[in-house]
Amino acid sequence: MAGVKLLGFWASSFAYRVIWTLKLKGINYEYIEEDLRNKSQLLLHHNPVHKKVPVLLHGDKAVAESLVILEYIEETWPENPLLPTDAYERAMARFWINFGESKVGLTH
Ligand SMILES: N[C@@H](CCC(=O)N[C@@H](CS)C(=O)NCC(=O)O)C(=O)O
Ligand SMILES: *[C@@H]1O[C@H](CO)[C@@H](O)[C@H](O)[C@H]1NC(C)=O
Repeated sequence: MAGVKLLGFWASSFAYRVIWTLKLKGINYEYIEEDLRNKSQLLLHHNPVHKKVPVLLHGDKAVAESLVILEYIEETWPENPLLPTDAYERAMARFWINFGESKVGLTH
């Protein structure tokens, strides 16, 4: 399995939702703490659009944006599914994920 690395920041709730998902899935990863006042070349190179954490590195691939990362993790490692198998229950789960997203957006 290609190595997994996560670029994060200690106070980033967006990074924590990825950490939590990686732990739930039992995926081994290396955590790399970013200094957001002095961003690494690794971060600028792999997320040139937003220059934000979290960024997931999987081998030579990079994925940015926490919800996009969660979907990538779910599709790449389908064991221990994050979402229910029933379509309606998945729709309800996504409703609350979007609700949480709009609330989190108010803070950071
Ligand atoms: N929509 C993004 C938000 C990520 C985000 O806002 N990250 C903040 C830390 S909590 C960041 O990297 N800020 C650096 C900056 O804005 O320069 C996601 O869900 O991943
Ligand atoms: C910024 O980061 C670089 C590379 O990690 C480091 O060499 C430099 O000392 C840092 N500068 C500041 C002001 O923290």
